Amino acid sequence: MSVFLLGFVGCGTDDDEPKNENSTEILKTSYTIDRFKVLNIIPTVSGNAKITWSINDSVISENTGLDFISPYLKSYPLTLKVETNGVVKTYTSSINVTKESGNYSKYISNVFDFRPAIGQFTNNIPQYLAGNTENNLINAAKNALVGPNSNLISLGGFGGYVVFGFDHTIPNMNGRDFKILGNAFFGNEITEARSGSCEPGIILVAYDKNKNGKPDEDEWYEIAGSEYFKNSTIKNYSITYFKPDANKAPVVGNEFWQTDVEYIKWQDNLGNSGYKTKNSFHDQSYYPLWISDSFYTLMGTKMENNFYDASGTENYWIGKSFEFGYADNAPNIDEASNIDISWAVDKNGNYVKLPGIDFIKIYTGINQEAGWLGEVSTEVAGAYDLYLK
Ligand SMILES: [Ca+2]
Ligand SMILES: [Ca+2]
Ligand SMILES: [Ca+2]
Repeated sequence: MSVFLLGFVGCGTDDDEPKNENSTEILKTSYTIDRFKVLNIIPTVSGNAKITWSINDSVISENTGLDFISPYLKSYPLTLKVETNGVVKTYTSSINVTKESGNYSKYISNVFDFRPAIGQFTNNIPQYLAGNTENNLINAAKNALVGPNSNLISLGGFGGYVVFGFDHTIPNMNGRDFKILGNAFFGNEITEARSGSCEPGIILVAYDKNKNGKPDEDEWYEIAGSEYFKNSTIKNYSITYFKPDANKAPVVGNEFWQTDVEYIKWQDNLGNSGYKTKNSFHDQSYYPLWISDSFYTLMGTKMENNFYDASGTENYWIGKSFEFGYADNAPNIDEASNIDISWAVDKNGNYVKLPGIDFIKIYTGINQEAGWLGEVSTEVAGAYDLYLK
C-alpha cells in the first residue's frame, strides 16, 4: 500500500514538471536548504560532458558539482544542461531556501587561534595575567571578538594573527560580502587624502569544505587586495622574534621616548635583521609572556611600508590606506573595510570561486616602526556578514 502511494505521489509531481527524459535520474524534483547553508548537487554524468547550471537566464556554474547558497528566503528555478558529443539534454528542478531553526548571528561566533607578534600592546590588549597559557589568551580574544559588542585586540607587528569563525556560511554573492572592524581613521586630509592611522592586515578566508567545523590548512585562501600583484609585495616572508633577556641593560636612544633601542632582536628570511624598540609609553613586556620559547617565527605576505614622516622631524607620522582588501586599513564606515570573497586566490595567485566562507584569518602585513608611534600593528574589533539582517 505504501509503495503504491509513494508511486502515485511521484507520478503526480512529475506531471507538473516539464517532460525531461530521465530527469529523476539526474536531478531531484526539488531541493530544500536553509539560507546561508551550502547545497551541494553532484549529478551523475559522463566525464566529457559540458555542464551548465542556470537560474532563470543566469549561468551560475559550469562545474559538474553545484555549490548553491543564498541569503534570501525564496524558491529558485534550476536548470541543468548536459552536452555530450553534441547532444544537449536539459533538466529542471527548483531550490527552496528556508529559514533556519533558531537564529544565526551575523557576528563572529568563535575564535580558534590567536598569536600576536611582539608589540607595544602585546600582553595588554587582550590582557595577559600571570600564569596564563596560550589557551587563556585565545579565550581572551574570544571574549573580545564574539558577538555584537566586540572589543579591540591588537595583533602586534608583522605576522601576528587571529583566526575566527561564524555560525553559518557567509555567502559569496555579487559584490562585497563581509566587513572587518578595526580602529583605523583618516587624519588631516589636507596632507594626503585617505591617510591617517591605517595599519593594513592581510585577510585569509576558508570555506569549510569537509564540514568538520574547523579551518583545515588546505581550506585557506588569501584575499588578493590592491597590493597583492605589486612587485613591492613579498610573498612567503617570514620573521623571527627573539625573547629579550630580562637581565640585559636597556640601550637608551637619542629620542626621549626610546627606552631601549636594542630591545627585541629580529631577523627575516631575506637576510635582514635588527632590533625592535621599547618606548616610554608602554612599559610591559612586548614579547608574549605565555610563549616560553626563546624565539618564534611568523610568516605571510608582506607589503611595502605604508607609514611616512610628514613633518621631516619625526613628529608627524601618517599611514596611507591601501585601495581595497585589507583589515584595519580604512574607517569602519568606509567601503574599503568591506571584503569581496571573490578576491580570494590560491597559492599561485589564481582566483578561486568559493560558494562562501566559514572562517577568517587576519595578520599584520607590514614590518615597520613608525618612530614614537611604535610598530605598525593591525587591530581587529570584530567582523560581520553583510547579508544577514
Ligand atoms: Ca562576493
Ligand atoms: Ca574544515
Ligand atoms: Ca590600528
